[in-house]
Amino acid sequence: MSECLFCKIASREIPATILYEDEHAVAFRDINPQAPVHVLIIPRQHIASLAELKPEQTALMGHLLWVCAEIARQEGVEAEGYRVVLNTNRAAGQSVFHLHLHLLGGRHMRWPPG
Ligand code: DGP
Repeated sequence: MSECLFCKIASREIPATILYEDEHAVAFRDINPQAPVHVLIIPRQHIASLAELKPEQTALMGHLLWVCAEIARQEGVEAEGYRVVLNTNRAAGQSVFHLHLHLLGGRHMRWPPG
């Protein structure tokens, strides 16, 4: 059995507010939201980080981006705008080593990010 937190959320061993799921992806609210809308989009398949991505997984990444756009529509932040963030490894702030996209919206985003 996987010891990965996000694998356990995907398999519903650990509860989360799941907004969307399909064969390849799961989207759920971040436990520590940094914006009014803060949703994590993950592959069901365990990939530790973007740095581990294999060529055969590129279609899966495209699918995850499509899920982000769908959730942004559902959450009503499409028109105002939103940000998708993919922290990779420690210096970027990755703390959970199961690849995840952050969908952030509902407030003005600054640039450059911190
Ligand atoms: P990152 O720092 O990019 O690895 O983002 C990890 C995110 O995961 C962080 O924003 C907080 C969120 N998170 C950590 N543990 C849990 C959890 O148990 N449930 C949920 N829903 N989110 C979590």
